[in-house]
Amino acid sequence: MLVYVIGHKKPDTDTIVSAMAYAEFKKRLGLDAVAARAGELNPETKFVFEKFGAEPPMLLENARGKKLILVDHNEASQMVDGYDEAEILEIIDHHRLGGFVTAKPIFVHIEPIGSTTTIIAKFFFNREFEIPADLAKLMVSAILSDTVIFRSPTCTEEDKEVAHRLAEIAGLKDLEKLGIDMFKAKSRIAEKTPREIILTDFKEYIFGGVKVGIGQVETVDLSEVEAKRNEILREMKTLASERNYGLLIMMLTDIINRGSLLLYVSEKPELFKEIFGRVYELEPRGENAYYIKGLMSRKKQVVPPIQEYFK
Ligand SMILES: [Mn+2]
Repeated sequence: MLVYVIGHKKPDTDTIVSAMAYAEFKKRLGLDAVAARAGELNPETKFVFEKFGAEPPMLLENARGKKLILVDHNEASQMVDGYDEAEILEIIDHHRLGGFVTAKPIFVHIEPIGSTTTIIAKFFFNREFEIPADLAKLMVSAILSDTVIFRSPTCTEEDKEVAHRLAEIAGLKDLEKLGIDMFKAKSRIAEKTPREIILTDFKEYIFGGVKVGIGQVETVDLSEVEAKRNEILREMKTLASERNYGLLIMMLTDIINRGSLLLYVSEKPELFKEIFGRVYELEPRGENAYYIKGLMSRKKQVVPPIQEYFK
């Protein structure tokens, strides 16, 4: 029976490409696998697929009754609709374990590494399976995306090595330029409504019964998005009451200068300061905003202090 390899909702480049790469890998092992996606491509992923003339995976809106392999996520809140009536066979990921419970034992492979695509590339290398150049181009892009052009604290030496090995297969030379072009395509701040800016790269968590939402915009020029901060903050307040977020954070990340302006809305006004003030040096930047130097990663630098606080 056909197995769907699928990443998280609100897909990013790593989630889309790792699904394609892992489906390809499983096919080589004789499994009837197909890559799928749980949502529309974001502008960065669109840019990558257009640039390299590649076809994105099929859209799977509901996974009811299907067999699934999950890549690049393991939290129920990020899974494709119908996951609870699907059979999940495997999880390949690089995120924290998010408390997902299964009925049967499954195959799980998680590494603390910069991108899921890096893990899957290693599977190919270990088996000495050839990676087609067209796929390698996408895989390089996915690693550049998730590691913020090798600048994210989540980026490891292995991510760099694997990306360069893939770049050689793909015939790609200037990875820095490819990365910057991708991030420019991704942010496209001017064309977006505040709600789109918040929700394009957005994740939801529950910590100690508190619903937390964290959005992120990675930009090569912070001034463009900073000019819209008041509109964004207003929209965050609306969104927080609509969806009952106890804490809603928007990370405006400057990938060139390595730092983030964090906007927040919370039930308790002092909550943000209580959580992050003990871990980071907070530079106040007006209403409900702090700049944190060196802060780039939602997963590694924003989620852990929140989790620690609510423990
Ligand atoms: Mn990823």
